[in-house]
Amino acid sequence: MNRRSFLRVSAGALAACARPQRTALIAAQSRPRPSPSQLAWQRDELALFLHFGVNTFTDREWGDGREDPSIFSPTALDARQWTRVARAAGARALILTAKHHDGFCLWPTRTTTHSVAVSPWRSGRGDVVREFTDACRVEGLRAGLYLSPWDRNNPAYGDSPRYNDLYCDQLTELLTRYGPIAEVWFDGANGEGPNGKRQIYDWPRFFGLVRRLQPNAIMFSDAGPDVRWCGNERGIAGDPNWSAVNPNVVTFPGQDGPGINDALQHGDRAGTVWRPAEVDVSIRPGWFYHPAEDDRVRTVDNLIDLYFSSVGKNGKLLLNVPPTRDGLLHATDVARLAAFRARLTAMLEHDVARGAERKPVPINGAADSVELDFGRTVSISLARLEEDIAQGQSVARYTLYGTTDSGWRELSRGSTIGYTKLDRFARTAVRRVRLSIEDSVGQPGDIILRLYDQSS
Ligand code: FUL
Repeated sequence: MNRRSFLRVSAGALAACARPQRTALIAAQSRPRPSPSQLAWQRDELALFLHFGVNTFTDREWGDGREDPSIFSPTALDARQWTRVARAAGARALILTAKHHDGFCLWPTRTTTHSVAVSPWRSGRGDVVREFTDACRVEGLRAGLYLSPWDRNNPAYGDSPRYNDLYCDQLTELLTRYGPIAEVWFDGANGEGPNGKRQIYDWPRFFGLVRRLQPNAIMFSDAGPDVRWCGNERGIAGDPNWSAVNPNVVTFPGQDGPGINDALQHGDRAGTVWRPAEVDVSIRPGWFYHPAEDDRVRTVDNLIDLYFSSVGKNGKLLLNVPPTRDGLLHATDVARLAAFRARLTAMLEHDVARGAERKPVPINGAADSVELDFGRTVSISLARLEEDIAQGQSVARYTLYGTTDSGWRELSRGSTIGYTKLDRFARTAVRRVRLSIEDSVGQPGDIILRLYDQSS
């Protein structure tokens, strides 16, 4: 198949390309593509995750459901602070744990008394979900909610039909009371021991309910249906990372077994369903706030690395920043996030490829390449490659070369590109740069190539 790629420089001119073969066009048309909500979700790049609840006050990661609601007593809760910080960090969405595994509900639900309504906070008249969603709207950010399926408090848990009804009632409250919800997060975790309660979840019913109540909401879980877990909590997307999956491999959240982790990490080159990877990771060792971790907040360098290993590998970064017992984000986390954004903005500010002369160059018949000529020697140390994922994902292998006319040398190579691929390499003086697409699925669409000098 003639895989002639269409490459362009920055937002600039389109390459003049040979007429693609009919077979290639057909392959491109049948590739899975993102829905408008999936596209918006990916383009947001960064969302903040807020783990908050009774664990914040017990210093635990997994509550056992026997926590006394009177411990939930944040002294200065200010959801506007959360959203201001998120916006300053460049996040475009936030996801709040409306209920974690301990079953304590951060909104006054009709489904259980184990909620903020029986806590001393705001004299039992408070609603964290309301304050959170209102604050998101004020700041122009998308609001998402996490509702743990595993519930260690609710007596109905394990009585499958009864709990499934209750869980649907909780979803219904969350999805009908608070305006548009952009993402619903289904955790696959379930730590019930061998003698624990066995709950058979009705996933098709849960997914169908969300789709009906909030048709534009993205649903996250190991099994999507809209976005998938990346397979680890270390902040590292797979390589390769295809946004398409075979939907018959991971069929429900929390599924274990051979091939599952591989499928989550890498997606599937021949996948038929668009289900990109979300990379969830915490700014601290734990998901919930623990005072003892105040000096273990990720450094700015580390946060930049996370951006590279998630967004820079065709993922979306969901970075957890847990509110403290005051109900505020901690000053250290706030400062790190602001410095992270400032560093990232500076790194990606001057695209030296902008305006460079470009020409397509067939290298060896099978491959496609494009060459940029800067007309002078420039230093580069970072490349940002982007496919037009609105048309699907295509590139499977590429190499980036540079030369000052004394011979081509390899700058970086990689497998998939997708939404974004970021490659760092030793600072190199080049006059020309060549991107060679060596393998692709069907006809690659437009590829944007941006080049930066990190030290400038
Ligand atoms: C896991 C949970 O068990 C953790 O507590 C946390 O919520 C994380 C995001 O997902 O499965």
